[in-house]
Amino acid sequence: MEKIALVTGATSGIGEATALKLAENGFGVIITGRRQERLAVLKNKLEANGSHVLTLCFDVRDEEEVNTALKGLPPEWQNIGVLVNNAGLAAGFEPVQQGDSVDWNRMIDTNVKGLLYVTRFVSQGMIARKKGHIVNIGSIAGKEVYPNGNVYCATKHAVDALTKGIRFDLLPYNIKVTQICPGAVETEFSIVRFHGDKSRADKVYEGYECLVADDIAECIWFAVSRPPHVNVNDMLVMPTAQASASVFHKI
Ligand code: NDP
Ligand code: 8X3
Repeated sequence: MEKIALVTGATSGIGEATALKLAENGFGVIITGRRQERLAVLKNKLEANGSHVLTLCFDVRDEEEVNTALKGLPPEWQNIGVLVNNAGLAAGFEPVQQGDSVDWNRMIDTNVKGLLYVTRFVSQGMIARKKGHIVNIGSIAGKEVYPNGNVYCATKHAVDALTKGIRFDLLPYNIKVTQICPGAVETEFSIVRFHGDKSRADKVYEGYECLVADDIAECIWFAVSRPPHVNVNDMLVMPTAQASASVFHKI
């Protein structure tokens, strides 16, 4: 089998574009997410292009589910060379005094604990082989805080810290650890953040040219395709019309 990549949250947006990009560049891809039907559609699309694909349906928040799914990998899919920790979300946009703890838990459990569960499992194989690359999807929200961003920003600051911490942990084992931090990318992100309110979500991307998921997949591919002695530690990529988390030039 060719090199293998596992992408969490491949049913939509940046994860889906990344799975396509890696497959296009010769990787066998393990695509994961909670929506089985979307995984099946993407698998068909990738296989039609001649790629090898395995789907794994699990919720990254559930430690048992993560371990069971990854332990059950067929032998030919076990040597994961690239892990893209992409699954994540924002939920809600309220000041903390009006915050909903259901939203807080979803964000903390997905963006922080989910990343940890998947990384712990996959890194063990990488350590044994003394080879691997972990790419965490952070955010401009992990570099700055913006009004009403409170908990989401805290989770992405945690991803920033974990990326650095995991790099220390895995340094002796020849494992690269990269963080890619996007600004505004039009995906299902804002629909999820606003609990399905599509018209509110659309407004986030009005009046300027935002990024599309493939722009970030290109950055991930750049990092993944560097020679063995080069690690891209951190990449912050925003639309030209965005200067900070909350300052845009809109027309
Ligand atoms: P999407 O909503 O389009 O995609 C999110 C993906 O995460 C889906 O595939 C979803 O799959 C998966 N996911 C969410 N929760 C879980 C869970 N509990 N278990 C497993 N998978 C889960 O958003 P994006 O593509 O924009 O987001 C991808 C990453 O990029 C996130 O980490 C986000 O924080 C980050 N990001 C996004 C930016 C943007 O502007 N869009 C900017 C900066 C960072 P499913 O629902 O099938 O489980
Ligand atoms: C997603 C981008 O600015 O909405 O991480 O936090 S932002």
